[in-house]
Amino acid sequence: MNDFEKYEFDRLGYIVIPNFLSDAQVETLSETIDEAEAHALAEAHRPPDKISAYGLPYRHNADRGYFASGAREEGSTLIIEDFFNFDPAFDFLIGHEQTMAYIQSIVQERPTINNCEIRIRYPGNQTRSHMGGPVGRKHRYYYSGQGIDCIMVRMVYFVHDVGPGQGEFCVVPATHKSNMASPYEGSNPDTEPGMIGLPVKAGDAILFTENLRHGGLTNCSQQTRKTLHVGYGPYWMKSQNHSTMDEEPYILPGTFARLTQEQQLLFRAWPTLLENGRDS
Ligand SMILES: O=C(O)CCC(=O)C(=O)O
Repeated sequence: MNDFEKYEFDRLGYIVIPNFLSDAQVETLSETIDEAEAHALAEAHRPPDKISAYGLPYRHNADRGYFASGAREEGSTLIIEDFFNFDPAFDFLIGHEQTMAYIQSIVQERPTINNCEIRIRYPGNQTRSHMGGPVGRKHRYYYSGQGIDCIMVRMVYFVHDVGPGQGEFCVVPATHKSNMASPYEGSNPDTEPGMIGLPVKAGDAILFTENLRHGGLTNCSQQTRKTLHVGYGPYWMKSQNHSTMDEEPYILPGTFARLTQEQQLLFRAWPTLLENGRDS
C-alpha cells in the first residue's frame, strides 16, 4: 500500500484499486461464481437448515461446504458464504500476495480471513446502508503509533463492470471517523445524504473499513451484479459470516488439506507456535 493509498484510506475509509486482477483471474472467478450460483439456486426451494444470529434463513450444503441465503427474484440477493470450500478455483485468493500487502498495512495483529461471501444482486436489489460512526469494537477503525489499525476490513473483487445504475457498492466517505450514528431514517442508500456510488471495471477491487457507512445502490439495470467479498481482521476474530457468526471459520477438512501452511494460517483464529518462531 503506497503512501497515497494509505492517506486516502485514512481520509475516506476506502480505496478503489483499479486493475487488481488479471483478465485470466477474472474469467476463472466469473465462471466459478456462475457455477456456485447455479448450484445454490438448485436448492433454493429447500427449507432453511439454519437461521443466522440476525434472523436470515440459510441453506447448508455439506458436500460443497457453503451456506446460501436468498433466491433468484426481482429485488433479491443470493449470498453464498464460505465459497472457498466450493471450488479450488478460488484458492488463489487465499494469501493472494497483492491483497495481503494491503491487509498487512492496515491490520496490525496477524490477519486472518473472517468472512467470505459471493454476493449476487438481481435487478431491483439494493443493500441497505449500515455502519458508520461509533460502531462496536469488532468493526472499529483505529489509528495507533503503528499507523492504521483496523479490526475488520473487506476486499471486494469485481468480475464485471458495475457502472452507474448497475447497483454500485456505495459509501458515505469519512464516516469511519464520525462521532455520531447516521440520523437518517430508512437506511435507503439511494436517498441517504452523502452516499456516493463507486463505479468500477472488471478486475478492480474496493478495500474498505467495516466502520465506514456503506451499502449497495439499487440495481436499476437488467445486469445481475456479482461480487466476491473477503473480510480480514486480527487472528482472534472468529467468523463474521452471518451463517456462522462468531464460530470457528467453516473450512472443510478437504479444503484445509489442499492449502499451503501459509494459507492454512489465514483460517486459524488463535495464536500459533509459528508466531513464536516455531512450527505448529
Ligand atoms: O456490495 C454491496 O451491495 C454491499 C456489500 C456490503 O455491505 C459489505 O460487503 O459489507
